[in-house]
Amino acid sequence: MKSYQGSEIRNVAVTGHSHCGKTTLVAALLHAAKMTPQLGRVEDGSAATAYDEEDVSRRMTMQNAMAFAEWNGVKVNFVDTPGFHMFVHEARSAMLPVEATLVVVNTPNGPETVTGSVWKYAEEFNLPRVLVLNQMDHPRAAAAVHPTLEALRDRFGRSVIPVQLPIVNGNGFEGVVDLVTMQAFTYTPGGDGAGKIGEIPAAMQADAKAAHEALVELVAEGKDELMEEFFAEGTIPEQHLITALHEAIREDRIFPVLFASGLANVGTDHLLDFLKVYAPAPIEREQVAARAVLQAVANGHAVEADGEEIVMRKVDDSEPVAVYAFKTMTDPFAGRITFFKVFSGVVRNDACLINYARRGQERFAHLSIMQGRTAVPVSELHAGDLGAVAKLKDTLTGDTLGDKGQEIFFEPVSLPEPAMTYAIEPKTRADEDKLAPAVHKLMEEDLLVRFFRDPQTNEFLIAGAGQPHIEAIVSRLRKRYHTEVTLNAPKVPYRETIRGRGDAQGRHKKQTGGHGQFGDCKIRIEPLPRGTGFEFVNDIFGGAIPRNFIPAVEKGIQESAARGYLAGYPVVDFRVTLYDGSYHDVDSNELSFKMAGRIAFRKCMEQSKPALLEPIMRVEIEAPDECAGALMGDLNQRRGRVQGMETRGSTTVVRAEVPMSEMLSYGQSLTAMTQGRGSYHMEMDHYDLVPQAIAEKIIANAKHPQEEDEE
Ligand SMILES: Nc1nc2c(ncn2[C@@H]2O[C@H](COP(=O)(O)OP(=O)(O)O)[C@@H](O)[C@H]2O)c(=O)[nH]1
Ligand SMILES: [Mg+2]
Repeated sequence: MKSYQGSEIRNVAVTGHSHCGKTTLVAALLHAAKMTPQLGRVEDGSAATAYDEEDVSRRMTMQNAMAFAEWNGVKVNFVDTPGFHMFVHEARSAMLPVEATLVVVNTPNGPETVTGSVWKYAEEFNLPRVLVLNQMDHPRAAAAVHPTLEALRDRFGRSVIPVQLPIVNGNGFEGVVDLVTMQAFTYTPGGDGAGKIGEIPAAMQADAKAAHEALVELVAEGKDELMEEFFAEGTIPEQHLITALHEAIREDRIFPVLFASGLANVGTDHLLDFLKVYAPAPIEREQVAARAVLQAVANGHAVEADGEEIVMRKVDDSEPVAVYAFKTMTDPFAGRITFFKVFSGVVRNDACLINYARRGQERFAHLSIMQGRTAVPVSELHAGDLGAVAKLKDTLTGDTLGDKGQEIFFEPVSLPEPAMTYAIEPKTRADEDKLAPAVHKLMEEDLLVRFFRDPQTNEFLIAGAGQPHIEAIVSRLRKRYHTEVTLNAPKVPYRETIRGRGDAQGRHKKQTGGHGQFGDCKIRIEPLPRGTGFEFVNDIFGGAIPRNFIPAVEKGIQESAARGYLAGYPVVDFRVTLYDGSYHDVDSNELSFKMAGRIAFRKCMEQSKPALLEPIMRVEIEAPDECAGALMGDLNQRRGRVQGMETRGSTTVVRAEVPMSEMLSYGQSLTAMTQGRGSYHMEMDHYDLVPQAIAEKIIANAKHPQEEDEE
């Protein structure tokens, strides 16, 4: 396989609402570039980027997948992303290693919820966006082109502009007119994706001319020399237009619109051409920002970290090697495979790189690039390229690796908090033993999964983005790790806090022959703002408690807080000030001060108006207009607070904040209220106090936390 330089690479994330046809489009692009002998289909699992068995059986992409097309001297790397709102954080993670994103739109449907989400993410990463109006073969597509374009401009502004016109005639969607070169490309639907160049059909000439002029005008806007040329000549020479359009796309001044059908493989070779000419090469980014830890140097040896600074690294082969791991995938045969971006330097097969954060050396044996699930070996990867390597020892998603002594850290993409927590129960003793190691393997490739025990009931809990996500995890546990579990009712991760102050003494004294135990402390407790967690202030003067016992007091308090006071949920958002105490020369030890801390804490809780907190979700619901009334009434019943409402065509979008406990089975209710035409998405937002009456019920139902205090 040819070795590609940074100037010959294009990295593109393929994003959009679920079922707009991303995976099919990638399959078509690969077939058009002759990378695959047949046109892959999602239905039978033959699409290159739909290989995960859960993805295939659930008919949706849940994780990012890679593929590449070698096309007229460039290599286009694709990251196919999920479009289901629950997994859209994956699409966001895909934006870090690429220089452009295809925003794929189902033409008959127009822009949908996730179209807006990925647009927002791309904006956040300053990423050029190329819009593809897809599924143009659909019988309703031709009539929908105009309204869909209008809707896109409505949402994303007038910089959204066609660079093609679709050719639709009696046979349906047959090709596109390129508005830069003013040529037509026509295809055989269901064919190999190779377009025949020809003249613009006579009936389209006038439209094409007008659209060409609109494009030229927008490209020239703000560029004086182009404007002058445009007014003097009435047009811009093709080469100038190409250069200017490339720049405008790179700088997010223009969002070009193209037309395609992945399923019929129409327009695809021209889309590859477009990416070659107009998508920025990674080296055009020039520099990338990273954090560097400043090392304080003592006697020539680096000692403790001493602050941080932001450094700029050139995307260039001559720089030190720096690679960023953006994805971990577990293959049943090859084991752990790490996807990475080469931000600088050249990575050669068998290179040894340092994982800076984990301080280990990793060997990049069998350097490769992924074509779906297949690893294609390569001998080297240049600055800007995307690659994969199997069997790294310790490297996980988000790590930076590189040459020795050149430590920098690329900032990982932040992830949302899990939206749903379920109790799971291993079926047998053997399953129980296998469970934790298996879940931890899954967590390597899926950073949204959390696994822990309920402090109150000791049950295993698993948290994720929502029901389908958790179900996919359970299915993976069974198929991949032969671990059987039962999924129980979802759980609400309540917390406890205080609303007032407290001040108490905790004294632990025991005399049982021989050595006694003695610990004594006085603490004050006060509430902190939501989300602060726990703070401990040591305010002891004059050695009332010896210094070495103070951490024991703190530990006793923390352990007791983790067990909860009202209903067994962790106590959060409070500050403890330890201000006095006493000790005994012989009988005092750590355990005694831990006990004293617990006792004082529980006494303080009594005084400080303890209260329950519940997670509040940010919910977005989409449903046909006529359901809006029912939807609002229902949200009211669920203690929801409506934050906003808007109409998009005949769809109403409602945004609300609703307690998680009221949303556990919302899917079924929404289906019933809308006859299956509604959809919703929710994310964890913040914690808030549970209303008194409800809190009382929760507390009454809780197994009472164990009393462990003694005096
Ligand atoms: N008519 C038509 N259907 C398509 C097209 N692309 C995809 N589909 C169908 O839409 C469904 C979802 O496609 P898929 O590629 O998995 O969408 P993704 O969720 O965006 O990856 C599948 O049933 C495809 O066969 C297209 O260009 N035209
Ligand atoms: Mg897909």
